[in-house]
Amino acid sequence: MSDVDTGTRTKVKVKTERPRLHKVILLNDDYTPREFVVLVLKAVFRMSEDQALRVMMTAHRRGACVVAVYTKDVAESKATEATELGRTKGYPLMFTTEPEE
Ligand code: TYC
Repeated sequence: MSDVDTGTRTKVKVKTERPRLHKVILLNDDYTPREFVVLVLKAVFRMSEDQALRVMMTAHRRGACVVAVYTKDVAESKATEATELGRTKGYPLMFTTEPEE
C-alpha cells in the first residue's frame, strides 16, 4: 500500500525563555544604624560606598528600595544572607525578594 504524501510537515520550534529575574528589596526600619546598612550593601551586593549610600538613603526616605535583580536562587540567598547579618547584631534589618514583571 502506498501512502499519499500530502507535503505537510510539522515544524517544531524550540523556544527558550529566559528565567524570570527577582528583585532584592531593602526595607527601612527605625533601629538599624545607617552605617551598618551601608556596610551590608557593600559586603553582600558588592556596591561601592557611593552606591550603597544612595540605596540606603532611598530606603530611609521612601520606605523601601530595589537593591539589585538576580535569578530567583541568587536573589533569595543574598536577601537571607543580608538579613542574617543584621540579626547577628540584633538589628531588624530586612531584605525581601519579589519577581520582576
Ligand atoms: N532608618 C534607619 C535610621 O534612621 C536607617 C536605615 C536606612 C535602616 C535604610 C534601614 O533599609 C534601611 N537609623
